[in-house]
Formats: sequence, C-alpha cells, structure tokens
Amino acid sequence: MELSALGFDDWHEQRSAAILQPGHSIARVTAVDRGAFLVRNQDAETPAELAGKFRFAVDAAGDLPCVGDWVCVLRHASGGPAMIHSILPRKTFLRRKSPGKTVDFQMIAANIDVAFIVQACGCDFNLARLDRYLVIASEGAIEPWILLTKTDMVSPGELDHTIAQVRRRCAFANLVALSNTTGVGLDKLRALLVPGRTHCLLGSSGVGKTTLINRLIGRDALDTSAVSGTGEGVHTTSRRQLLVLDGGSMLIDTPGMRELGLLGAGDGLDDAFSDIHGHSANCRFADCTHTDEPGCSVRLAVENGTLGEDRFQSYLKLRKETEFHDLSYVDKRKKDRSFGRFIKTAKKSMRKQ
Ligand SMILES: Nc1nc2c(ncn2[C@@H]2O[C@H](COP(=O)(O)OP(=O)(O)O)[C@@H](O)[C@H]2O)c(=O)[nH]1
Ligand SMILES: [Mg+2]
Ligand SMILES: [Zn+2]
Repeated sequence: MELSALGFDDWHEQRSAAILQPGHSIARVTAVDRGAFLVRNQDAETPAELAGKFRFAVDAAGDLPCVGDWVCVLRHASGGPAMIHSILPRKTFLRRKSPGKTVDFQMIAANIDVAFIVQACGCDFNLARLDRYLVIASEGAIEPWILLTKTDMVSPGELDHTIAQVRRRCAFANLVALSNTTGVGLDKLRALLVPGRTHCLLGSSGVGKTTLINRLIGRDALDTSAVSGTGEGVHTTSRRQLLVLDGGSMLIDTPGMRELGLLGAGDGLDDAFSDIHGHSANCRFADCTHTDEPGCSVRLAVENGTLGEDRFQSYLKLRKETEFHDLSYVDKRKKDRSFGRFIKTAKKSMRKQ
C-alpha cells in the first residue's frame, strides 16, 4: 500500500521536504494510547514511541502526535519500536479545549477529509451539540456530514420531524439517516466513502459509531460499548483507531467525548454560521457584536424571521464560550514560548474578517 493510498498527498509532500532527515521515513499515526503509538507506512503497522529530543521540545499538548498525523520516524535495524522525531504540518484537524479547568488545546485527530457528526434518533438528538460539532469541524477545515443513527428506534413520522429540524437549523448541512440494526441507509453512507480519503466519526458515547464501523468492515474489528461497558479506556491498547476499509477509504473512531469546549474557534464559528456571518456584512458597525448596537442586520434578520432565534442564540452562546477561553489562553501563555504562534494565528483570523 503506497503512502498516497493512506492519504499522503502533494500538500504533505511539499511540507515534508524541509523536515525529513536522512535515514528517517514517513508514516501515519493509526492509534494513540497515552505514550504509546501505532504507525503505518507502505509496508506495515508497527509500535512507535516519541524520541527523547522530540518529547523534550514539545511544550503544548496540541504539539503531540494524534491519530491521523503524518510523522517522521526512525526505525532501528535491530527492531524495537519506531522512534517519532517530528510531526508534519496538519492539513486539517479536529481539536477541542482540554477537558476541565485547563485552558489548552487537545488534538482529537488530524488530516481528516470528512467528519461524520453522529447523533442517534430519539434521546441523544440535540441541535445545540450539533452546532458545536459543526463549529469544531469548520475550524479544522473539515467537511462535515451529519449522520443520524438508530432510525429503527423512531417512527417514520418522528424521523421526518428530526430531519426537518436539522434542515431548519443548519440549511447547508449534508445529512444521512441510517440504522445499524436494519441496514437501511448504510449503502448511502458507503457511497460517500472515498478511497484514500480519511473519514472520522464524532459523537457521544452510545450513538452507534463503533457498531457502524463494524458493519462497514463486515466483522467485529472494534469493541462496541455493549462489550466493553463504557466503550472508553478498557480496550484502547488493542483497539486500532484508524482503519483502512477494503474499498481503500479510511475511518477513524473516536471515543465519545463528554466535554467539547471551544478554544480559538472564531473562524470556525464564522464558517459554521455563514448565514449569520453573511448578514453581519450589512451591520452599521464593522465590529458589531449583534447584541445592542443600532443598525444591526443580524438582529433584524431574527426579527423578520429570516434567521431562527434559536440558531442566533446558539451562535451567541458558542461565541461567548470561545472568546472567554481565548482570553484565558492568552493570559496563561503570555510568557510562553509558543505564544508567538498563537498570536500569528489570531492575526491571520483577523485578516480574514
Ligand atoms: N437500535 C439500534 N441500536 C444500535 C444501532 N447502532 C448501535 N446500536 C446499539 O447501541 C449501543 C452503542 O453502540 P456503540 O457502537 O458502542 O456506540 P459508540 O459508543 O458510539 O461507539 C450498542 O448496544 C449497539 O448495539 C442502531 O442503528 N439501532
Ligand atoms: Mg465506540
Ligand atoms: Zn450586527
């Protein structure tokens, strides 16, 4: 299997030239479990560890390899784990604010082409959470698809109602509804999986992500929650997270994440809420916050019904959250080495506005 079949393209090739050292080779991270990694190249999938020098140079959690990363590794002729010496720049990424009080980035996965945002019909279905996932995908330059699972659990009427709610909330979102139990909708999903492209399943625990991957593979390659209890932690060492399907497309299963805090997600907000961003071009003030300024086109759109009040409120809530965390992050890293980098990205996003 060529590296290109694993998703390595011109974009990565160009950026690898300056980074790749003599004797090193390129591989893709297929699984991460605390300090241990699996990496895959043309020949095989092997265990890997961070080289001491690399580990020492890392000063932020987001700089550590995550699933989907392209890394430069050194393999010893005598065997043993491959040593990871550096990470190639990420073309796309999924990241969140570290859970809890820490204000830092945590990478979920990298170099993803399509993110399937999975929600189950019925009790898991939640539009606010959907908005949050869409912002996270947009921020990382990843094409989002909404997957509604467990359609067998609701009546056709309820399913239509749920789909209509999604369409009203995010008119631009692509959607597939399916059932792992009956198999309805699986073919539609299969048709979306492109060889050489990396797809990622994102969603709460229990919505059917692992079951779906097993259905696509046709065997139980991954443990579902029914087997592992919570579906998190227990079997992670034996569980490969990036899988290559028979057709040549790649799928990443992520463990369910309870907290999906936003940090540095301003651009993602503008993209995921492009309708609101569009209206804001007509606000009287260029820096209008759409809260109490006169001549606000966004609030006008809410008043005349062009923009849903719930969508607008969701936007304000997520914006407040990322702005709040951005401020603490800047505070925390003022004396930090990597602070310069954050400023650079912040400036870039300001220019884009
Ligand atoms: N009725 C129904 N149950 C499903 C479906 N997909 C998954 N399940 C069940 O939901 C539970 C959680 O599934 P799992 O794949 O582990 O969810 P994950 O945490 O998102 O990976 C398991 O008991 C599955 O058998 C579906 O389409 N319909
Ligand atoms: Mg799972
Ligand atoms: Zn405004």
